[in-house]
Amino acid sequence: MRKKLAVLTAMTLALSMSCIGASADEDLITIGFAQVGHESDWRTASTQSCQDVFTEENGYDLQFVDCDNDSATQLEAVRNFIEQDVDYIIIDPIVSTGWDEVLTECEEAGIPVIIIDRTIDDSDKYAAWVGSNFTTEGLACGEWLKVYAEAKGIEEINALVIEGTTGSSAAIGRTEGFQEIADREGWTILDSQDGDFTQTGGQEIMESYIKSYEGQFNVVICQNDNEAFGAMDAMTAAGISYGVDGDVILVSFDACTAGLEYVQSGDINADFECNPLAAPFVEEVIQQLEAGETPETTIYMEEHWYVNEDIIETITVDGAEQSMTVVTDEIVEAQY
Ligand code: GYE
Repeated sequence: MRKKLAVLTAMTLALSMSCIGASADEDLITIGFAQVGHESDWRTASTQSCQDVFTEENGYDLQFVDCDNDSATQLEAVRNFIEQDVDYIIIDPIVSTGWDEVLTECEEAGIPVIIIDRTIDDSDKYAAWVGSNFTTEGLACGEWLKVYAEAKGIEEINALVIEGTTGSSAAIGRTEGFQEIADREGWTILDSQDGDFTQTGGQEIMESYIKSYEGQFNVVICQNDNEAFGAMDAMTAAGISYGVDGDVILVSFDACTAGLEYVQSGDINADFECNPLAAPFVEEVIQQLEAGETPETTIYMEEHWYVNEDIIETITVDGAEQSMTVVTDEIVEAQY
């Protein structure tokens, strides 16, 4: 636990100078990070980003807790960080509600909280949030599908959606964004169920969709890459073709390396990026707080929309023109 400046009197300063070697760890900034879990490629990249930035070498002592997608475990992890009196707490909230009480406890303990990735709906007791606009991702997916279907001469859209974890802001935003365009365009969403952002979840939901809707759907929207991999396995096993040369348009979110490889091979038609590399921005927030400055409270990550075919250059999302990027070897190699 780092010594707080306020308690550094001339005497304690002289004391700590006299045993500088032994007390080196006390200068580290301690951070507790309550991570969602390890459900996806995206999550692995997010964890790696924090572990790369918050190293001892960079002046940090990172306490990492993998909450295994369990909200009770996540609340307990945060309370343990309060007990340890860490300097900062980072939370990636599994679900968007149920936070005000524990964030009040953090506030009372004087520990600043930084939220990353998913958002919190029922409390504003945190210093900053760094993440993505999930509704924009869902809207972009819908706007792209509209122009893509037109370009391909597809008149009817009958979609199946494999959602992410119920109650997570990532799933809520992507669902709402896509639904808005589906309603506007009069598309049919045959079903929309929770695949928990995992490959197994995606495969199981797709297998049950195939039983119920075989021959009735021409679009599958997976809310992350791992669900898309599971859905691909289920469709392959059932003899259903997908991707740019197939009968089913397959769309994904995240655009991690493996997802982009499948876009490049044409198995996934489009992948809407969600950038997991938030840690450098979180570090900036922490350094601003250390300097007594007030950080921006909302920080959006930059992201791109990726496709296989060079037929649609731009889409308009919420009045703004956005590019569609064709995946190349260089893009795959540079991706997390
Ligand atoms: O899309 C998914 C992960 O919260 C944005 O969580 C994140 C989502 C991401 O498990 O792969």
